[in-house]
Amino acid sequence: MDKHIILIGAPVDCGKRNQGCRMGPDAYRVAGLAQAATALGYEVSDLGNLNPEIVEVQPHRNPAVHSLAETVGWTKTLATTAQAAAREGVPVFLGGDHALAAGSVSGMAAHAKSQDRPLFVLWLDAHSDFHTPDTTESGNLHGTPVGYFTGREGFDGFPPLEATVDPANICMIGLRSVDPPEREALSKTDATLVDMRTIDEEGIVAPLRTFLERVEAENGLLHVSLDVDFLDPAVAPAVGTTVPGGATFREAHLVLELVHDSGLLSSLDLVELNPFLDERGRTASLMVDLTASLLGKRIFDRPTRPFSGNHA
Ligand code: EXY
Ligand code: MN
Ligand code: MN
Ligand code: MN
Repeated sequence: MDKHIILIGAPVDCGKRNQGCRMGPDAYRVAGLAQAATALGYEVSDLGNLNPEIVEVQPHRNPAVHSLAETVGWTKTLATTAQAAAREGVPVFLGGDHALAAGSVSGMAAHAKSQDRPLFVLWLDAHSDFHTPDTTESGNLHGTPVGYFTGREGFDGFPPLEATVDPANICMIGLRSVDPPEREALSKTDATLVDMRTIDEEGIVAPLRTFLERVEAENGLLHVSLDVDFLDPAVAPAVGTTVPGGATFREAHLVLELVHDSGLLSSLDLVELNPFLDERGRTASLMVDLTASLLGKRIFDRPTRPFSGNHA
Protein backbone atom coordinates (compact mmCIF):
# COMPACT_ATOMS: atom_id res chain seq x y z
CA MET A 1 0.00 0.00 0.00
CA ASP A 2 1.28 3.49 -0.93
CA LYS A 3 2.61 5.29 2.15
CA HIS A 4 1.47 8.72 0.94
CA ILE A 5 -1.93 9.79 2.30
CA ILE A 6 -3.65 12.69 0.56
CA LEU A 7 -6.41 14.30 2.64
CA ILE A 8 -9.15 15.89 0.53
CA GLY A 9 -11.75 18.00 2.33
CA ALA A 10 -15.16 17.43 0.74
CA PRO A 11 -17.67 19.45 2.83
CA VAL A 12 -20.62 18.03 0.88
CA ASP A 13 -23.92 18.78 2.64
CA CYS A 14 -26.33 18.78 -0.31
CA GLY A 15 -27.08 15.05 -0.32
CA LYS A 16 -29.82 15.45 2.28
CA ARG A 17 -31.85 18.23 3.89
CA ASN A 18 -30.44 18.08 7.45
CA GLN A 19 -27.29 20.18 7.46
CA GLY A 20 -24.06 19.76 9.37
CA CYS A 21 -21.82 17.38 7.40
CA ARG A 22 -20.07 20.41 5.91
CA MET A 23 -18.22 20.68 9.25
CA GLY A 24 -16.93 17.10 8.94
CA PRO A 25 -13.56 17.71 7.24
CA ASP A 26 -12.38 20.14 9.90
CA ALA A 27 -13.69 17.90 12.68
CA TYR A 28 -11.40 15.11 11.40
CA ARG A 29 -8.48 17.56 11.34
CA VAL A 30 -9.21 18.72 14.89
CA ALA A 31 -9.52 15.05 15.94
CA GLY A 32 -5.94 14.49 14.71
CA LEU A 33 -6.32 12.43 11.52
CA ALA A 34 -3.10 13.74 9.95
CA GLN A 35 -1.13 13.22 13.16
CA ALA A 36 -2.46 9.63 13.49
CA ALA A 37 -1.29 8.80 9.95
CA THR A 38 2.09 10.50 10.44
CA ALA A 39 2.63 8.52 13.67
CA LEU A 40 2.15 5.34 11.61
CA GLY A 41 4.92 6.34 9.21
CA TYR A 42 2.87 7.86 6.38
CA GLU A 43 3.68 11.00 4.42
CA VAL A 44 0.52 13.15 4.72
CA SER A 45 -0.58 15.92 2.32
CA ASP A 46 -3.73 17.96 2.89
CA LEU A 47 -5.39 19.63 -0.10
CA GLY A 48 -7.70 21.64 2.18
CA ASN A 49 -11.46 21.90 1.59
CA LEU A 50 -12.61 21.83 -2.03
CA ASN A 51 -15.55 23.68 -3.56
CA PRO A 52 -18.04 22.28 -6.06
CA GLU A 53 -17.87 23.34 -9.70
CA ILE A 54 -20.68 25.80 -10.50
CA VAL A 55 -23.00 24.08 -12.98
CA GLU A 56 -26.48 24.67 -14.37
CA VAL A 57 -28.82 21.69 -14.69
CA GLN A 58 -32.46 21.14 -15.57
CA PRO A 59 -34.64 20.25 -12.58
CA HIS A 60 -35.06 16.47 -12.37
CA ARG A 61 -38.40 14.93 -13.43
CA ASN A 62 -38.76 13.54 -9.90
CA PRO A 63 -39.97 16.65 -7.96
CA ALA A 64 -38.60 15.23 -4.69
CA VAL A 65 -35.00 15.53 -5.94
CA HIS A 66 -33.28 18.61 -4.50
CA SER A 67 -29.80 20.20 -4.69
CA LEU A 68 -29.13 18.52 -8.02
CA ALA A 69 -26.87 21.27 -9.41
CA GLU A 70 -24.71 21.35 -6.27
CA THR A 71 -24.43 17.55 -6.21
CA VAL A 72 -23.43 17.48 -9.90
CA GLY A 73 -20.86 20.23 -9.26
CA TRP A 74 -19.34 18.23 -6.40
CA THR A 75 -19.31 15.07 -8.50
CA LYS A 76 -17.29 16.79 -11.22
CA THR A 77 -14.82 18.36 -8.79
CA LEU A 78 -14.28 15.17 -6.78
CA ALA A 79 -13.94 12.87 -9.80
CA THR A 80 -11.22 15.13 -11.23
CA THR A 81 -9.46 15.44 -7.87
CA ALA A 82 -9.60 11.67 -7.27
CA GLN A 83 -7.81 10.93 -10.53
CA ALA A 84 -5.07 13.48 -9.89
CA ALA A 85 -4.56 12.42 -6.25
CA ALA A 86 -4.57 8.69 -7.05
CA ARG A 87 -1.52 9.24 -9.26
CA GLU A 88 0.35 10.60 -6.19
CA GLY A 89 -0.85 8.41 -3.31
CA VAL A 90 -3.92 7.26 -1.38
CA PRO A 91 -6.80 9.77 -1.64
CA VAL A 92 -8.75 10.08 1.64
CA PHE A 93 -12.00 11.98 1.14
CA LEU A 94 -13.12 13.77 4.29
CA GLY A 95 -16.91 14.14 4.14
CA GLY A 96 -19.33 15.51 3.97
CA ASP A 97 -22.31 13.31 3.21
CA HIS A 98 -22.34 10.17 1.07
CA ALA A 99 -23.26 12.06 -2.09
CA LEU A 100 -19.50 12.72 -2.31
CA ALA A 101 -18.97 9.10 -3.29
CA ALA A 102 -20.56 9.76 -6.68
CA GLY A 103 -17.43 11.78 -7.45
CA SER A 104 -14.81 9.96 -5.40
CA VAL A 105 -15.70 6.48 -6.66
CA SER A 106 -16.34 7.47 -10.28
CA GLY A 107 -12.97 9.23 -10.25
CA MET A 108 -11.26 6.16 -8.80
CA ALA A 109 -12.99 3.98 -11.41
CA ALA A 110 -11.58 6.20 -14.16
CA HIS A 111 -8.13 5.99 -12.51
CA ALA A 112 -8.36 2.20 -12.29
CA LYS A 113 -9.30 2.07 -15.97
CA SER A 114 -6.19 4.13 -16.81
CA GLN A 115 -4.15 1.49 -14.95
CA ASP A 116 -6.00 -1.31 -16.74
CA ARG A 117 -7.12 -2.69 -13.35
CA PRO A 118 -10.64 -3.30 -12.00
CA LEU A 119 -11.94 -1.14 -9.14
CA PHE A 120 -13.50 -2.93 -6.17
CA VAL A 121 -15.61 -1.11 -3.56
CA LEU A 122 -16.11 -2.06 0.08
CA TRP A 123 -19.28 -0.20 1.16
CA LEU A 124 -19.57 -0.04 4.97
CA ASP A 125 -23.05 1.33 5.56
CA ALA A 126 -26.47 0.63 7.04
CA HIS A 127 -27.82 1.62 3.62
CA SER A 128 -27.13 0.41 0.07
CA ASP A 129 -27.37 3.93 -1.44
CA PHE A 130 -28.44 2.21 -4.68
CA HIS A 131 -31.37 4.51 -5.55
CA THR A 132 -31.50 6.57 -8.71
CA PRO A 133 -33.03 10.08 -8.87
CA ASP A 134 -36.13 8.37 -10.33
CA THR A 135 -36.58 5.83 -7.53
CA THR A 136 -35.73 7.92 -4.45
CA GLU A 137 -38.75 8.99 -2.40
CA SER A 138 -36.82 11.30 -0.10
CA GLY A 139 -35.08 13.07 -3.00
CA ASN A 140 -31.90 12.97 -0.89
CA LEU A 141 -29.10 12.21 -3.33
CA HIS A 142 -26.84 10.77 -0.61
CA GLY A 143 -29.01 7.65 -1.11
CA THR A 144 -27.93 7.33 -4.76
CA PRO A 145 -24.10 7.31 -5.23
CA VAL A 146 -23.87 3.54 -5.81
CA GLY A 147 -26.64 3.80 -8.41
CA TYR A 148 -24.63 6.47 -10.18
CA PHE A 149 -21.17 4.91 -10.26
CA THR A 150 -22.55 1.51 -11.33
CA GLY A 151 -24.11 3.19 -14.33
CA ARG A 152 -27.84 2.92 -13.52
CA GLU A 153 -30.27 4.97 -15.66
CA GLY A 154 -31.85 8.21 -14.43
CA PHE A 155 -28.85 10.37 -13.54
CA ASP A 156 -29.75 13.11 -16.04
CA GLY A 157 -27.46 16.09 -15.58
CA PHE A 158 -24.66 14.10 -13.93
CA PRO A 159 -21.30 13.78 -15.72
CA PRO A 160 -21.16 10.85 -18.14
CA LEU A 161 -19.04 8.07 -16.61
CA GLU A 162 -15.59 7.35 -18.02
CA ALA A 163 -15.79 3.95 -16.29
CA THR A 164 -18.46 2.20 -14.23
CA VAL A 165 -18.01 -0.10 -11.24
CA ASP A 166 -19.31 -3.62 -11.89
CA PRO A 167 -21.79 -4.37 -9.05
CA ALA A 168 -20.13 -7.81 -8.80
CA ASN A 169 -17.05 -5.93 -7.56
CA ILE A 170 -18.94 -4.33 -4.66
CA CYS A 171 -19.19 -5.78 -1.15
CA MET A 172 -21.69 -4.05 1.13
CA ILE A 173 -21.34 -4.77 4.85
CA GLY A 174 -23.67 -3.56 7.63
CA LEU A 175 -26.91 -3.39 5.64
CA ARG A 176 -30.07 -2.96 7.70
CA SER A 177 -32.06 -0.23 5.91
CA VAL A 178 -32.66 -0.96 2.20
CA ASP A 179 -35.72 0.49 0.44
CA PRO A 180 -37.89 -1.80 -1.75
CA PRO A 181 -36.77 -0.26 -5.08
CA GLU A 182 -33.13 -0.72 -4.02
CA ARG A 183 -33.74 -4.32 -2.97
CA GLU A 184 -35.46 -5.03 -6.27
CA ALA A 185 -32.58 -3.54 -8.27
CA LEU A 186 -29.86 -5.17 -6.12
CA SER A 187 -31.49 -8.59 -6.58
CA LYS A 188 -30.62 -8.31 -10.29
CA THR A 189 -26.91 -7.80 -9.55
CA ASP A 190 -24.08 -9.98 -8.25
CA ALA A 191 -23.11 -7.53 -5.53
CA THR A 192 -22.06 -9.15 -2.23
CA LEU A 193 -24.66 -8.04 0.30
CA VAL A 194 -23.70 -8.70 3.94
CA ASP A 195 -26.59 -7.57 6.10
CA MET A 196 -26.55 -7.58 9.90
CA ARG A 197 -28.40 -10.91 10.02
CA THR A 198 -25.59 -12.51 8.01
CA ILE A 199 -23.04 -10.98 10.39
CA ASP A 200 -25.03 -12.25 13.40
CA GLU A 201 -25.09 -15.78 11.97
CA GLU A 202 -21.75 -16.11 10.16
CA GLY A 203 -19.59 -13.32 11.57
CA ILE A 204 -18.00 -10.47 9.64
CA VAL A 205 -14.67 -12.09 8.73
CA ALA A 206 -15.58 -14.86 6.26
CA PRO A 207 -17.46 -12.74 3.68
CA LEU A 208 -14.84 -9.99 3.93
CA ARG A 209 -11.89 -12.37 3.48
CA THR A 210 -13.58 -13.95 0.44
CA PHE A 211 -14.05 -10.51 -1.08
CA LEU A 212 -10.48 -9.37 -0.33
CA GLU A 213 -9.05 -12.56 -1.81
CA ARG A 214 -10.97 -11.80 -5.00
CA VAL A 215 -9.60 -8.25 -5.12
CA GLU A 216 -6.10 -9.65 -4.78
CA ALA A 217 -6.63 -12.43 -7.33
CA GLU A 218 -7.88 -9.92 -9.92
CA ASN A 219 -5.12 -7.39 -9.21
CA GLY A 220 -7.82 -4.88 -8.28
CA LEU A 221 -7.73 -1.46 -6.68
CA LEU A 222 -9.81 -1.22 -3.50
CA HIS A 223 -11.90 1.80 -2.49
CA VAL A 224 -13.36 1.73 1.04
CA SER A 225 -16.41 3.92 1.69
CA LEU A 226 -17.04 4.18 5.45
CA ASP A 227 -20.38 5.70 6.48
CA VAL A 228 -20.62 6.61 10.18
CA ASP A 229 -24.02 4.86 10.28
CA PHE A 230 -22.31 1.50 9.56
CA LEU A 231 -21.68 1.51 13.30
CA ASP A 232 -24.35 1.12 15.93
CA PRO A 233 -25.73 4.53 16.98
CA ALA A 234 -24.74 3.81 20.59
CA VAL A 235 -21.11 3.67 19.39
CA ALA A 236 -21.29 6.44 16.75
CA PRO A 237 -24.19 8.85 17.43
CA ALA A 238 -23.10 11.85 15.32
CA VAL A 239 -24.88 10.98 12.08
CA GLY A 240 -28.24 12.04 10.73
CA THR A 241 -29.37 8.62 9.47
CA THR A 242 -28.91 6.36 12.51
CA VAL A 243 -30.30 2.81 12.28
CA PRO A 244 -30.26 0.63 15.45
CA GLY A 245 -28.46 -2.71 15.41
CA GLY A 246 -25.24 -1.68 13.68
CA ALA A 247 -21.66 -2.91 13.81
CA THR A 248 -19.96 -2.97 17.19
CA PHE A 249 -16.82 -1.02 17.96
CA ARG A 250 -14.69 -4.17 17.56
CA GLU A 251 -16.44 -5.40 14.40
CA ALA A 252 -15.65 -2.05 12.77
CA HIS A 253 -12.00 -2.14 13.86
CA LEU A 254 -11.65 -5.78 12.74
CA VAL A 255 -12.97 -5.02 9.24
CA LEU A 256 -10.49 -2.18 8.83
CA GLU A 257 -7.60 -4.15 10.35
CA LEU A 258 -8.25 -6.97 7.86
CA VAL A 259 -8.29 -4.50 4.98
CA HIS A 260 -4.94 -3.16 6.18
CA ASP A 261 -3.51 -6.69 6.46
CA SER A 262 -4.53 -7.30 2.84
CA GLY A 263 -2.36 -4.37 1.69
CA LEU A 264 -4.98 -3.59 -0.98
CA LEU A 265 -6.31 -0.16 0.08
CA SER A 266 -6.19 2.40 -2.74
CA SER A 267 -8.62 5.09 -1.53
CA LEU A 268 -11.04 5.92 1.27
CA ASP A 269 -14.19 7.94 1.98
CA LEU A 270 -15.10 8.97 5.53
CA VAL A 271 -18.72 10.13 5.26
CA GLU A 272 -21.85 11.30 7.07
CA LEU A 273 -20.19 12.60 10.24
CA ASN A 274 -22.33 15.47 11.51
CA PRO A 275 -20.29 17.31 14.17
CA PHE A 276 -23.46 19.25 15.07
CA LEU A 277 -24.77 15.96 16.53
CA ASP A 278 -21.48 14.97 18.18
CA GLU A 279 -20.61 15.16 21.84
CA ARG A 280 -17.12 16.53 22.54
CA GLY A 281 -15.83 15.11 19.24
CA ARG A 282 -16.49 11.53 20.35
CA THR A 283 -17.63 10.25 16.91
CA ALA A 284 -14.99 12.22 15.02
CA SER A 285 -12.31 10.70 17.27
CA LEU A 286 -13.75 7.22 16.73
CA MET A 287 -13.57 7.66 12.96
CA VAL A 288 -9.93 8.78 13.29
CA ASP A 289 -9.18 5.70 15.43
CA LEU A 290 -10.86 3.47 12.84
CA THR A 291 -8.79 5.08 10.10
CA ALA A 292 -5.65 4.43 12.16
CA SER A 293 -6.62 0.72 12.26
CA LEU A 294 -7.04 0.82 8.48
CA LEU A 295 -3.55 2.33 8.23
CA GLY A 296 -1.96 -0.34 10.39
CA LYS A 297 -2.27 0.70 14.04
CA ARG A 298 -1.98 -2.44 16.22
CA ILE A 299 -1.27 -3.40 19.81
CA PHE A 300 1.23 -6.04 18.62
CA ASP A 301 3.02 -5.93 15.26
CA ARG A 302 1.90 -9.31 13.94
CA PRO A 303 -1.54 -9.69 12.27
CA THR A 304 -3.43 -12.65 13.79
CA ARG A 305 -3.28 -14.45 10.44
CA PRO A 306 -1.07 -13.16 7.61
CA PHE A 307 -3.11 -12.38 4.48
CA SER A 308 -2.61 -14.83 1.60
CA GLY A 309 -0.61 -12.41 -0.55
CA ASN A 310 2.07 -9.81 0.15
CA HIS A 311 1.55 -6.25 -0.95
CA ALA A 312 4.12 -3.47 -0.89
N1 EXY B 1 -32.70 4.98 1.52
C1 EXY B 1 -33.07 6.21 2.23
C2 EXY B 1 -33.22 7.36 1.23
O1 EXY B 1 -32.93 7.14 0.06
O2 EXY B 1 -33.61 8.46 1.62
C3 EXY B 1 -32.02 6.57 3.25
C4 EXY B 1 -30.67 6.92 2.62
C5 EXY B 1 -29.62 7.21 3.66
C6 EXY B 1 -28.28 7.41 2.94
C7 EXY B 1 -27.18 7.48 3.92
C8 EXY B 1 -25.87 7.83 3.36
O3 EXY B 1 -26.28 6.45 3.85
MN1 MN C 1 3.18 10.04 -3.42
MN1 MN D 1 -24.31 5.89 2.90
MN1 MN E 1 -25.86 5.18 5.58
